[in-house]
Amino acid sequence: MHMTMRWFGTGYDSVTLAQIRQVPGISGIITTLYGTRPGDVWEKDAILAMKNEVESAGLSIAGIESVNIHDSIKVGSPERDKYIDNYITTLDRLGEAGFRLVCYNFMIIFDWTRSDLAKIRNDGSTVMSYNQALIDQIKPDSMFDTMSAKSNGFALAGWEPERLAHLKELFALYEGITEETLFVNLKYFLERIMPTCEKHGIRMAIHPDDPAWPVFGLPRITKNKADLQRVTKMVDNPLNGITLCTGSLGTDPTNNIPDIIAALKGRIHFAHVRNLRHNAPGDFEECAHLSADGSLDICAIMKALYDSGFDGPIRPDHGRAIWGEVSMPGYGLYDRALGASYLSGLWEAIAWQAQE
Ligand code: CS2
Ligand code: MN
Repeated sequence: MHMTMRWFGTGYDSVTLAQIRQVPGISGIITTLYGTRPGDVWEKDAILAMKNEVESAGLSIAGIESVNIHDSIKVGSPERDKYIDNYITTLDRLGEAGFRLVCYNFMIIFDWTRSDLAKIRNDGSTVMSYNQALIDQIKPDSMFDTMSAKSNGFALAGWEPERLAHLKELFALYEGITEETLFVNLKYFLERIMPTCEKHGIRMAIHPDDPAWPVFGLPRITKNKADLQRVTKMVDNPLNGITLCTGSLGTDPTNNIPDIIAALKGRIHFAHVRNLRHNAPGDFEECAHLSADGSLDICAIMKALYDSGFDGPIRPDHGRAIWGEVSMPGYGLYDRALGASYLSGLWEAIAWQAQE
């Protein structure tokens, strides 16, 4: 594995590349071309400028998170072929620039969802949290306001304001869409892009649903082991893989993450490892990465990744806001740096033990 951190780009992030470079063990960053919209063809020059900026800071880009999917592809409408062609052109350009990992998701309308972006914990830190009872009281139209209210002025990844300004149309577009249709449309998309992935050796890594159940009645198809196995088997190419996001899969306490890792062996191309704390069914909050702070056994998860022969990038995921840092919620430097060091320490100990 190699330890990485996500970086949102100059102007989008409170954290600098120079700071990330000083976090022990970090050699790579995960980023994307912010400012592009789902369906856009990425400009060659912009891809190279992004690469150069990171490399001049002494780091490398370990993967792209995300190249987002246009709604027509998820819904399967006639213009999807044009947008899949655009996606293929973007993949081709990323491949030519040397990139070998692309994360994406197939969540509809809303990406990751939270009811509070700054819940205060006993120690004074703040975390993002989710309470189904609160979400049930929110109308989908006001979800964006809820999400942006405590975003510290940062654009939230996956919550593009221009797209969410058309919520009513989006809901109409997805009217009648079922899990089955989503699987069929995802298969169609993957089959069309695989030749380009093969040409460059690009590993596709679908990110699971967060939370791992339908929100606002919208179907979700990457919630658990069965879903992820179906996705990898329906297009049985090793380049069609997943992002193992423990914080997303872990929202459902019945998801046994070490078991999911063993079942998806060889198809996990990217890992987001973080903890969360279950308060009650449908009610959870984020926390420090340490096992003792939450409900997930992070050591067992790292061990399962090690035992599966995982060789891709890992990144810490959402952290707490601590020590007065003001950042995009979940993406401050301090708690993610603590998380990265903790995860690297676990890996070192697991590898050492394995050689004994
Ligand atoms: C999530 C998502 O992993 C995360 O941090 O917040 O925004 C994730 O980046 C996307 O769903 C991946 O496409
Ligand atoms: Mn994640």
